[in-house]
Amino acid sequence: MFSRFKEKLSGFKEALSSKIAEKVTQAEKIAEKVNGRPDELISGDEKAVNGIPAKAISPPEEKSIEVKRSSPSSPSDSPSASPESPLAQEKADANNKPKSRFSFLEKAKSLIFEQEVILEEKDLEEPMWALEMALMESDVALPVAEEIVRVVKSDLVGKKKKIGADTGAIAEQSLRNALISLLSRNHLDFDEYVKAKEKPVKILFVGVNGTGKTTSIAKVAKYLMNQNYSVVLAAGDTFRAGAIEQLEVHGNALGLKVVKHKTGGDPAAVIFDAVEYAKAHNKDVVLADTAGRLHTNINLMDQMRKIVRVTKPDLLIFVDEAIAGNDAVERARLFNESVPIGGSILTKTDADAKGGSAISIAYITGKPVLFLGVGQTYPDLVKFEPQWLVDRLMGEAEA
Ligand SMILES: Nc1nc2c(ncn2[C@@H]2O[C@H](COP(=O)(O)OP(=O)(O)OP(=O)(O)O)[C@@H](O)[C@H]2O)c(=O)[nH]1
Ligand SMILES: [Mg+2]
Repeated sequence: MFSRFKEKLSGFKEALSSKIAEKVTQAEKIAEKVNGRPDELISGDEKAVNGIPAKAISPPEEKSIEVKRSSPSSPSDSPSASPESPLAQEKADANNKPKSRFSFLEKAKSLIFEQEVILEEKDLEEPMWALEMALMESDVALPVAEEIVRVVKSDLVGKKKKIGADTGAIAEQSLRNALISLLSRNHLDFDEYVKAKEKPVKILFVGVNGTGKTTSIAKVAKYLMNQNYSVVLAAGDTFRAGAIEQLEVHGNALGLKVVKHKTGGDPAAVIFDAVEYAKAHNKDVVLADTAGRLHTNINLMDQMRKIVRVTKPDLLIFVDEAIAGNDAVERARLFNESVPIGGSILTKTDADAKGGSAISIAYITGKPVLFLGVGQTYPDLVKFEPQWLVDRLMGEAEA
């Protein structure tokens, strides 16, 4: 899952890491100049984890501040500074140095004090370009890629960042935060929604052909049944031969009533009947299938608007496949313009290497992603949580 996304991201991490390394080298030179001591004379012990000399970057007015020798993420085997240690001696020496030196000293300190780095806008040009390219190549829609770059940049510019043992971690953490905040916008808790809504809750599924509408209906039915809701299925795809039978197979497997008419019948009438059935039998949720339709087919889009107008669903769910990348996002945008959707389900995420559509779709439509399809069986449905997705995009959890 998302293997290409992880691969593409390495360019950004490398670009930022090498910029940090460059800054550290610069800072070392400044610190070296100030102290007037060549690097070779500094013992290995005095060097901090990333090769930053721990010496002489603490001004007199900050006597209480100690140069950190280790962090949880860095090798912590170097001994901490005791009052008699060379490091403590260095600090004392530095504190006794004349004031004129402190302008240089302050500069060095601002860059690497306590193994922190401050990145300036110009340092980020290359890494941000690498990030934007990585996102675009992962099929993240342009406005979404630009927004992510903007957020990551504002997180990095002018702020102290702990270097730690892994310089790539700064890049990763910043991107992780940006993605979580982007994906958390417009979040809707499907469970809370169904719970709060007057019954029967009418949910209509729309989208282009073959994206997984019917399969997702069966998965959502199972998901709701696991929460003790009673469910009715409406065979609203009266267009494609075999579509009614396909839904019936799922209905039989799950033990659910399927309300159907003949192929060629009026979808709105089928859905209307299913809602009447649900009311008469105290069922909680009606899940209505519809025929796949291309957003470019004016007649079929008109028909969808009519179905929505007549059946007045509580929730209109757009279904598309994650593997379609930018196409899925563009289709979601056009469906949403035609009939405002309540949210999306992205299917076939299990087969998606890029992750771009999962990142982009909620931002572009302004409507939440409700579920991700992660396989072909009923339990292969994951309720959308930003953290879950980001863990998989960033490689910290497997599917
Ligand atoms: N790997 C994978 N396959 C899926 C997923 N969801 C659906 N599929 C498969 O996608 C194919 C099409 O699924 P359908 O549910 O028939 O799609 P549809 O949108 O109803 O298709 P039409 O009714 O023809 O428009 C089937 O083979 C499903 O098993 C998923 O999350 N992962
Ligand atoms: Mg179908």
